[in-house]
Amino acid sequence: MSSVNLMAREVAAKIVFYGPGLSGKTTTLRKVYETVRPAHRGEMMSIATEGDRTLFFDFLPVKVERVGDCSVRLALYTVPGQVFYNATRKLVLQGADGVVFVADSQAEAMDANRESLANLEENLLENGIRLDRFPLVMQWNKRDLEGTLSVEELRRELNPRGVPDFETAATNGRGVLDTLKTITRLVIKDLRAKRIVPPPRPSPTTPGGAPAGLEAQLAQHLHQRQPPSAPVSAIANTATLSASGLSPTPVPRTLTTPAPPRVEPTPVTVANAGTGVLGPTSALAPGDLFDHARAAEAAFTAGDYTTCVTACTDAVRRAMAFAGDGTLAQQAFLLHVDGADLLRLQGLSTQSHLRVDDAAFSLYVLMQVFVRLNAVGLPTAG
Ligand SMILES: Nc1nc2c(ncn2[C@@H]2O[C@H](COP(=O)(O)OP(=O)(O)OP(=O)(O)O)[C@@H](O)[C@H]2O)c(=O)[nH]1
Ligand SMILES: [Mg+2]
Repeated sequence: MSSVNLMAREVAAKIVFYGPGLSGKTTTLRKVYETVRPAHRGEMMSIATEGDRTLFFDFLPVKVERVGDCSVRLALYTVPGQVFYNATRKLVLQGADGVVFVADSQAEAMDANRESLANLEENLLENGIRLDRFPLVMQWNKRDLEGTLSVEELRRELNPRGVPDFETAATNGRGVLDTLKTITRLVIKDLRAKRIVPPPRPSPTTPGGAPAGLEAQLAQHLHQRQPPSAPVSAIANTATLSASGLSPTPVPRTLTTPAPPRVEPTPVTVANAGTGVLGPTSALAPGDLFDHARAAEAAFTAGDYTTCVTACTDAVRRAMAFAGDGTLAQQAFLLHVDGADLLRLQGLSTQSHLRVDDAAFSLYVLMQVFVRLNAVGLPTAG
């Protein structure tokens, strides 16, 4: 869900990577995490099974300094592609401003691609959104493999509308940033058309503040770690990112739980995060709520889902108070936080037997609230 801080001319937008299981959504987000400079991204959070299948979502906040005369904060999410996680997909899709559809280019994945695209259309429609009018970019992934379908075949089957599409290999990063640049541009254009984002102020250096400035801004803030892919879309942009050296590869934090994910109780471990390292939720927390967020993450990691949900519920309540003394509904309205999510969280906090996906949901809501607080410029930790 987009929000705009008019004073700071700052836009917050949510972009969701959608697609069938194993198409490469998580790998794509990891590659974005690795290639964006640390100063311009937060921590990546993955809630996954031990087999690395997304259980709930991956989340990565990215900041693009300026698009025209606006700053842009992106909240990037992936959904779990496995068919039986549709409730989670619907949840993560709520409030999305744009979607990158990550298709698997292998012939044997075509049925799953088609099914997932139909599922996206259906889930958007439930929120009153028509896919054919929604910012969308197609990512033809796994182009590094032998014997993949041709781009023409993929387009015929999956992209009759002719939205921008890119050949990618998420494992080596080819095409990933071009895809991100293009969806960001489409989202900003869409938000401008809906008059959610103010029209650009005329400026002497960028006449009309044209959105083309986005490429320059992204070029300024992203590393180029791989050759830019050749965009395959007719309207894909042609800007190339400036090369700027390699940085040590960072390791995203992953909260993992042994498969199968819904068997209880399941001890959860934090992979790749040493003690004392900030977790993704606490990294976003306002100073006053840092300890709450840490407690929620620690409880999740320890498999104590009840404590996790309690800590999240408490932290969410306190975080909402940043929006003033009104009712929870008024605070939610002001912060653009989804009221249905808050109600569901409240419902969970009264239950005694909670599961890993309940705890993951509560962390998700807490993160959403922190993202909104960051977007409106309220004080954050460190
Ligand atoms: N060769 C190749 N393998 C890839 C590429 N992208 C992802 N993979 C591999 O495909 C497998 C699944 O990738 P994920 O990123 O976990 O897939 P996902 O779409 O997040 O899957 P779910 O979480 O189940 O929805 C992993 O083994 C990746 O290494 C690619 O571009 N090329
Ligand atoms: Mg995944």
